[in-house]
Amino acid sequence: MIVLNIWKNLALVSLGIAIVCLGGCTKKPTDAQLEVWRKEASDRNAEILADKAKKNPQRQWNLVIQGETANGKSETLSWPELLKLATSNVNTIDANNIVNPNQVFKFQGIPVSTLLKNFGIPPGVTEITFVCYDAYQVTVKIEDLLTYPIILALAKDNKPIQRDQGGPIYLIFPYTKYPQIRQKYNEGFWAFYVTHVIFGTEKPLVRVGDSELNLADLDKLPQVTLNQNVGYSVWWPGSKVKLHGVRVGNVLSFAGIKSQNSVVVTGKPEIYRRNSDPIELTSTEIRNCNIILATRWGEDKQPILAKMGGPVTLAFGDDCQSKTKNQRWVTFVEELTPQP
Ligand SMILES: Nc1nc2c(c(=O)[nH]1)N[C@H]1C(S)=C(S)[C@@H](COP(=O)(O)O)O[C@H]1N2
Ligand SMILES: [Mo]
Repeated sequence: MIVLNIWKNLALVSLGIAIVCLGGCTKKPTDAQLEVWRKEASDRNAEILADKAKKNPQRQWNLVIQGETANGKSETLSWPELLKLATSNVNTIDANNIVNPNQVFKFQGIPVSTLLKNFGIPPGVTEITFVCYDAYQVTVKIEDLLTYPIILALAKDNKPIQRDQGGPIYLIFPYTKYPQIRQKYNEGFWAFYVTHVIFGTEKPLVRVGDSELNLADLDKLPQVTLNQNVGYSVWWPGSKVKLHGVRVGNVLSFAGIKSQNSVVVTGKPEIYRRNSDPIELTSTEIRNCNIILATRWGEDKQPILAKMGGPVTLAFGDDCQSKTKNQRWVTFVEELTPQP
């Protein structure tokens, strides 16, 4: 059985540390405490997903293709379109089947190589990032996607894949036929409920109210640099990194939005944290601390790649007081919505 858990690689550990250290201590939580928190977060996540599943029946599920494709446009494949593409079979063990690790299943799905062919890979693009409903993400090398039948599975033993088995779209790797790929892509790469396939990295583009701001627009605003531990832990080092961007407050005034509004920040994934509440910033915190839309990082101001949750990441400075601020970092930021 698969235990759903969005937290393990994200904010749970930092939340745990924050709770234990409220009194100013430096003690780290014990493994037992972490395990309890992990379990709680995992149960909560399973509940949220079950609830969402009721509201979102499988045939409504789409797959969005974005980023550096041949035409650079965002395309949405509907469930019937996906079914038509799902012509490949891969017989393999399921890396997440801990009950019966040697059991071979017939997965039917869409070879990722078919998507690469259909949407086109411009020169220089080397990676594909898969984003999931729960903000989980994995990045796979195009070279490997062209070499091995790595598929977005829609069926397992001729049945739709249940939500608690990673469905409706489950990224699977042909472990049985090509055991060597296990070294490169462990069970953590078997992504559940995939919603987006991103070619390379998108161009920054943020909707703010009725406006759309691109990188050139954002670059006109006063530039801020934070030195921070990134609040989510895909790819980034565990140490502090420089994040460069612009304050949310300045982005809002640039778009003509009044400063007394609070703002909801949305990114690609449907749910980011243990509850499915949107990430909302109050006007006070927007004014009083450094909450930025980061578009570059490091000494040499590199773009934030898709494998790092870019091109636009919502980041919080040390001056932001909220003890839960690490839970509020947003990957793949797409929109700031002022609240009435
Ligand atoms: N969408 C999604 N897919 C995911 C994960 C996740 O949290 N969300 N966890 C990954 C990891 S790290 C592992 S080991 C396996 C099993 O995760 P689980 O132990 O949380 O079930 O699924 C992988 N796929
Ligand atoms: Mo994992």
